[in-house]
Amino acid sequence: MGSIAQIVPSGISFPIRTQSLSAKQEYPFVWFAGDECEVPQTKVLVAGVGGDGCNTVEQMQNTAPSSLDFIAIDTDYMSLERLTIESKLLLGKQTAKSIGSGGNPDLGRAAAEEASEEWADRIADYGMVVIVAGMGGGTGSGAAAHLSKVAKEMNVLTVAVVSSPFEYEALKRPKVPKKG
Ligand SMILES: Nc1nc2c(ncn2[C@@H]2O[C@H](COP(=O)(O)OP(=O)(O)OP(=O)(O)O)[C@@H](O)[C@H]2O)c(=O)[nH]1
Ligand SMILES: [Mg+2]
Repeated sequence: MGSIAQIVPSGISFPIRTQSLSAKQEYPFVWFAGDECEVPQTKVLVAGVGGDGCNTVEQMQNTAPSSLDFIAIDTDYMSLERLTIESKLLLGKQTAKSIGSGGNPDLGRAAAEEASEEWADRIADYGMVVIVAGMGGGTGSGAAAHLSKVAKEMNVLTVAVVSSPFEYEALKRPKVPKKG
């Protein structure tokens, strides 16, 4: 029998025609035209980590769809203060003393470890986290990996988008990402 189904929630819907089985038997996870259903909404959090990541989410919040939430995360209190973004997380109040990591990824990681519980609380309601960071400094390189690990352990779908240091940034910075 022929039947028309809609794939939801891919955002792209197109008809599926079935031949022998009833459409519902053949496609149990597909909503069918006429079915009453609510499209599940996955809450997505975009987390900017370190100076570059924070700059990115600060810009994104003005242009991105309203369905996305943003958080700025840094070891540097002053850097966080200048942002207009509402949701912020200061990493490593003890380990980094709120003044940044000084380009040290080990300190960036330790600061993220110190804030593990706070971070876990912030992402508890989310189905997906996108971590955005620039590699080459201490916070983005050191903290992003740990924050991703925590999210993954909580079964939150986690994607990291990171950038390599610019070529003109001397010889030291390109080596830092490998450490992170
Ligand atoms: N495109 C772009 N890249 C940036 C920007 N800020 C920093 N970067 C890049 O990101 C790398 C890391 O810099 P930051 O993000 O400032 O460093 P951090 O993670 O805050 O690390 P610490 O300040 O050492 O704790 C730099 O080496 C640059 O390559 C920015 O505003 N735009
Ligand atoms: Mg910084």
